[in-house]
Parts: sequence; structure tokens; C-alpha cells
Amino acid sequence: MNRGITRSVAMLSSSVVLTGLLAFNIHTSEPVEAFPSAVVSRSSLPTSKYLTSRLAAEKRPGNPFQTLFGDIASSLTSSISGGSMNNSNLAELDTILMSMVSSSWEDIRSDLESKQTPEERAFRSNVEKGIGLASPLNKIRLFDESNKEEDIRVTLYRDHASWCPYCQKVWMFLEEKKIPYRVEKINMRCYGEKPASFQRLQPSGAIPVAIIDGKTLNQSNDIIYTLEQLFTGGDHKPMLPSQDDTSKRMQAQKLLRLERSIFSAWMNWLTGSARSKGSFINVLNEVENELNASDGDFFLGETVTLVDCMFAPFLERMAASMIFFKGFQIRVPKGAKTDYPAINKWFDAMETLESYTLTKGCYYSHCWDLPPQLGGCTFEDGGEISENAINGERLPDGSRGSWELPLEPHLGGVEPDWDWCGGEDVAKREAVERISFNHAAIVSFASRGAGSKGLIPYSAPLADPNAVPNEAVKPSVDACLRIVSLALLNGVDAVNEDLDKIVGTLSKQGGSQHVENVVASLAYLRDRIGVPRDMRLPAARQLRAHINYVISKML
Ligand SMILES: N[C@@H](CCC(=O)N[C@@H](CS)C(=O)NCC(=O)O)C(=O)O
Repeated sequence: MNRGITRSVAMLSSSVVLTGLLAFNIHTSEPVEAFPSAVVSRSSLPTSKYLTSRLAAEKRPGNPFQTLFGDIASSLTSSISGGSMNNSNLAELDTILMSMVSSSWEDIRSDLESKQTPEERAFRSNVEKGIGLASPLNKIRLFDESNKEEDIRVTLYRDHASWCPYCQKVWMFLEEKKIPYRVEKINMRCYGEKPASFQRLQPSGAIPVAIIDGKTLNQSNDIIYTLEQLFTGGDHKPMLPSQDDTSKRMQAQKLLRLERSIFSAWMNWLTGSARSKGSFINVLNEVENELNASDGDFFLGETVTLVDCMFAPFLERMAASMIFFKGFQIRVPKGAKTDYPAINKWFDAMETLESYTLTKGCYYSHCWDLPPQLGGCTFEDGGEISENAINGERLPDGSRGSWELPLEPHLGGVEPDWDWCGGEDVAKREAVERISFNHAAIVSFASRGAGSKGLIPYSAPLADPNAVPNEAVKPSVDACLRIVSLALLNGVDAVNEDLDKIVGTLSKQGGSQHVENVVASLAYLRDRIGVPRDMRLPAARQLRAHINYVISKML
């Protein structure tokens, strides 16, 4: 763990290199970072090397040099061949698989479309036009068709993976004020090189950057205050109390100082020892008291303001990281007992805002995006139960896997469900939409799980943008992902027969090494579904669990 982190710097800067490329939101070849490996449940997968306990142990960020050497070694020794299969076996297997899953991706798209609501069907064209419900996929955002692309005054450079909290607050602010904008996605240093054009714009490489009316701004707060000054009236609601309201403006200043205090207290405990717990709790209590004293659910009353946008990315990451690394719970499911009722009410209020829910990450994504950004976070005893639940290993009551069907509400009490997304069926359709739209790239990405690691290696566990997919495994992975999609659309019972046949064929024609390669590929994909980048949490949970269902049949 990096205890030498500079805590006075209010930055989540990246010193450790992480990640892989690809995934769900590429139109064609846009890079998307990946997540370190997670796990399947101990109860469902008792005999495999994909055993939860083993992968969980591998996941803990260790000595980066050890990981480097491990990656180099495995780059030199791994193979991308089809294992024991020869070419004619493979061709035969491909033909059998083609006929075995009778639904093609086109069939799956039609099945999906027949089940989608009109709004869901309009998703891709709305994203393209920048209207309707916002998405992390937006390249432009016009809000409605009366705004014209040529009139856009703001370009936001934000991180590709939707990990950066400073980008999140600007992103949310633009949405909340309905300011039309363009998006340029830039890698964080921990998962790739920055484009030279961006380096020229921002020599430090830090994000966010915004160009507003031709002027470049490279600090999130400068961007936010400039937007607040320039965009007033009409659709652009004020996000600060008026100049005349001196007491509210003073309160805003006080709260903004409190935001920096809680950030520092969080950093100290997250990256340090239990000695910092007391100070963190003291500042958290101050936040609770301020919210309690507010005359509404937000920091400055009944409506969202700039102050809420400043707190949001960090309170969100505190809720996720403190339960994972320390076993300290801030956010609870509705109705559960908590020492922080006002903070919980604030989260509920934030989750009524599309601007916030668009940008919100899940606990799994945050708990694996924070260590590479910070250079390490320290685990403490007492966190294992929630750590295991968040990692997909097992539910807090120990009964079964936490990424296993049927999904347990609120991850067994650890992470509140995202009720605002709609029911289970909406989540399943969202997952199928993302896979089927981009299936070829996703199959190729997944097949890295059975491929070879890339040179140059990256130091975070299983992060590997230069990995080479295993070509031989692709048709089998493709067949399995079509089965996953069909199961999401029509239920697991509808695919069981086909699935049994596929599993039998993979094992008979391909042999055990081939089956293991398919499982490794599916697990690789499962563990790299990022929220909100690829899809919202309910969709990600469904997809992870349905992939696990298919994996469990193969082991
Ligand atoms: N003070 C800056 C901090 C921005 C910042 O720390 N950005 C981090 C990401 S969270 C960054 O760009 N790090 C370099 C990188 O990872 O590429 C701001 O408020 O905009």
C-alpha cells in the first residue's frame, strides 16, 4: 500500500498503470478500460480455478513489482492457440455451434426490439442526436432538438471510463444546467497514453478540461464557476443562491470548505490506518448535521445546487470504499437502521436527478477504480463480508454467491438497489442492448481471457490493454454470449436445453482445455463490466449473474 500519498493535494492522481481495452460502448474501436478480475461464487463453482477465494486473493492489489514480473512471465509463456484442438476440430466445432444456437445476433436484436418500450428503441438514435435520456455514450448533448449542434459552446474532455470524480461533477453540472456540450473521452494515465493533441491542450495531462467559447479551462472548479456565470436564464437554472441571499451564500462557502475537509479525512483513512477513523467519523457527523439542519433534502434546501454537485462524486466513493475496505457502512437500503439518516436522505434526493444517476458508479467499479488512482487503499478487518459481496464472491449471510441468480435485493444489504432504473426486465433488456449492439467487439475482448498477456505489462492485476485474444475460442464465446442474451430476454429455462447441448459439444469436440478457455473468457468479460460506462448497475448485475449461470453449467 502506498502510504506516502500526498494527502494535502486534493487530487486523485494516477501513479499506477491499470487496465485493458474495449467493451460495450465502442461504436467501433473506441478504447474502454477494464476492471480487475472478480469472482464467481464459492458455493456454485466449487471445483474450478475460477473459485472465488483464489481470484479474490489475486485481486487484492499487491506489490506492483511482483505483478509486473508476473505479467512479464505470463506474457512470455502464455499461448493463443486453441490448446489441444487442431484446425479441423475447430472448424467442425464452429459449424456445430452455429446450428446449435439457432438465434443469430440479428434474431436476438429483433426479439429485443419486440420487447422494448418506444423510449428504449429510440436509445441509439437519441444518443447519436444527444437528445432524450442522457447516456455515458453521448458524444454530443443537445437536450432537445431546438438546440443546434453548431451552437454548442462547450467541449468537455472527461475520462473514458467514467472513473474521475472531478469529471463527474462537471458532467453532472452541465446536465443539471442543461448546457449543450460535446464530449471528448481521454484515457486516464493508469490505462493508456493520452493523445498528443490532448497533451498539447493540457500539458499536465489532467482531466477534466473544458473549452468554453474557445477558452481552455483545466480545473474542475474553474469550469463549474465559469459555466455558472456564462449560462444564465432560460433552461439554465441558477446553481448558487442569489447575490442578495448573503446568509445562503455564506452557508455555501462553509459547506464547500466542509467538502474539502471530508475529502481529506476520507483520504487519510482510506489510504492509511484505523488511527484515522475517528477524524473521518467526526467530519462525517458534521456533514450529517449540516444536512439535518438544511430546510430540504439537499445541502442548501429543497433544490440541488453547486454544493451538491461538489459533494456527490466524493460521498458516492466514500459510501462504496468505506464498506469495502473498512466494513464501515454509510449508505443503507431504505428502512434500514443507520447513524446517517440525513446523508441517506440526501442520496435518495440525488437519485431523483437524471444528471446524477447518469454519472453514478457502482461499488464494484469504484472499489477497483480507486486503488490505481490513489496508489493503494488499505484493507481493515471487518470489511471482508462486504468486500466478498461486492466482489461477487458471496452474500453477507454466506448462503450463496452474490452474483448468482436469483439476485438478492440490495446485495444482501451492502449496496442499495437502483430502483429508479425500473424493474428487472428493464435491466435485462439494457444488458442485451449493450451486448447485441457491439457483439463482435465484445466477443473479441472476452477472448483475451484465454489469450496472451500484452507486452508492455501494466501493474494493476489483470489490466492489460495490449492483451491478444485467443482466436480459437471466439466462436464458442460468441455462442455462449448469445445464450446469455437469450436467457436475459426469455429466462434461463428457455435456454437450458440449448445450453446443455453446447456444454456437451464444447467438452466433446473441444476438450477440457477448450472449455476452460471459454470459461476464462466469460469470466474475463464479467469482471470488466463498468458502471456507469457500459450500463447501469441493475443491468450489470443481471449480466454478471447470467454469465455466471452459463459458467456454472460448464464446471
Ligand atoms: N484539481 C484538478 C484535479 C483533477 C484530477 O486530479 N484529475 C485526475 C483524475 S481524478 C487526473 O487527471 N489524473 C491524471 C490521469 O490519471 O490521467 C481539478 O479539480 O480538475
